[in-house]
Amino acid sequence: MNPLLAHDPLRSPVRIDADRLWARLDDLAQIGAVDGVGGARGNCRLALTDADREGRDLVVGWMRDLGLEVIVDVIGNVFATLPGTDPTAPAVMIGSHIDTVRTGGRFDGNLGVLAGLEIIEALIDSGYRTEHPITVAFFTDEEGSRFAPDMLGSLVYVGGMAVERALDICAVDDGARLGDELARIGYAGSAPCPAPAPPKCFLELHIEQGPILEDAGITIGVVEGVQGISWTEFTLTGRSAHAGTTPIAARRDPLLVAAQVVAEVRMLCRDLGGSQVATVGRFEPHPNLVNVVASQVIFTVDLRNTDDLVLIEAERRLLEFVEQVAQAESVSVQTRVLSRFAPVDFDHGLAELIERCARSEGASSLRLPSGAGHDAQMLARICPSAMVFVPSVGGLSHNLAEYTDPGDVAVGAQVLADAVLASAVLLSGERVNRSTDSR
Ligand code: HGY
Ligand code: MN
Ligand code: MN
Repeated sequence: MNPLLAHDPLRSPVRIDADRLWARLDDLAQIGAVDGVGGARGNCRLALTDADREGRDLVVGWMRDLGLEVIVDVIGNVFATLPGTDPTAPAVMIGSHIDTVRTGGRFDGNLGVLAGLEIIEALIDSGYRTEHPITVAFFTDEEGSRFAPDMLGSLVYVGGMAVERALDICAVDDGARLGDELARIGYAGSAPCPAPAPPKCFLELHIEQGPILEDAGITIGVVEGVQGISWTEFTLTGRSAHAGTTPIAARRDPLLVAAQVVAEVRMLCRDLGGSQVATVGRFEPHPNLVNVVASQVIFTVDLRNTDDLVLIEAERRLLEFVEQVAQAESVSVQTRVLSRFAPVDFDHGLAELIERCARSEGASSLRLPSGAGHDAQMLARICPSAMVFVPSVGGLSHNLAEYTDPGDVAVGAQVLADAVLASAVLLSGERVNRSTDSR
């Protein structure tokens, strides 16, 4: 037994500096800051925009200040590594994302990346070493709201999508090509995808983004997996016409069809029950004018379920309904699948490790599935992966008012640290006095 850990199997002697972590979260939150109602202050750093570049530059600066080796891969994923004592050992990787949705918060993704940086800095400060290298990473375009699908950078990293195909994806807002935007912001790296060698394991700290932990009064979520995700873009085409002169019977109004679909997806959730959720998030009528019957509507439907068979049934019912109501209005339908990921199970051993680390830190914990998608679900394709959740106040996320209590951030980051350092094998040897000039 490693004497360092003897007093408690997993409570690490390396302690994170919660104030330093909180200060970094605050510094990063100043980039792409957006003020909301009631004093809420969130973030808009859509993937590969100038705000995303600024956020990337700040975090890469912190990585370099710690003397870490930083590499950028061909899809813009960034990795910073603290060597271990065994140069042949695979790295323990900590990661998440720093891009946000348009009405994002300061914790979604950012917490997982900055907690990883904090763990590395605390390890350096402690003078202890680990056998395995420790890598902290942020992945490109996790949100997928500007360039679909979501988790794009980690999907390419694990070989789930060819690099060439990913680079040709066009943005939904301005049509920009992903590869051109990556070059424009200076993050078109050279490290190859898929990853040449998988990490030993992957651990991600993230806010829950829902109400489960808060409602249960629990601090740590031990995430057992991620539910299935299905994103479809619908383009309905009718015929624009004069609002005043066109008889109702003569209309081919795609907006009427789209409105019926919006109502129907809520009914679908009621009928299917369980974890079924559905969202029409993007809705773009054209020409969107008061006195013109719409010619076209483009909208998206986001369906999710922990059970893939039920998700497939939900997709079937949705498509059947859209065809039916479109035909009744003589409106044509085009569909485009933007994202489709089956539910993912995380590594049971890592989940148990997280549970034990929470216990060793005196924190309550609860096992639960993730309602949101995360980079960990992609890393799970190439190495044992798991996640730690901390509560979201009011269960709110993808909202400028997103918030997590500092105390929960601190406990979550320390539980992550304990799990990472146990996985990387903290060595009991003499404390290494690292010269400060390496930082
Ligand atoms: O959509 C999601 O679940 C994640 O925020 N990308
Ligand atoms: Mn996220
Ligand atoms: Mn998100």
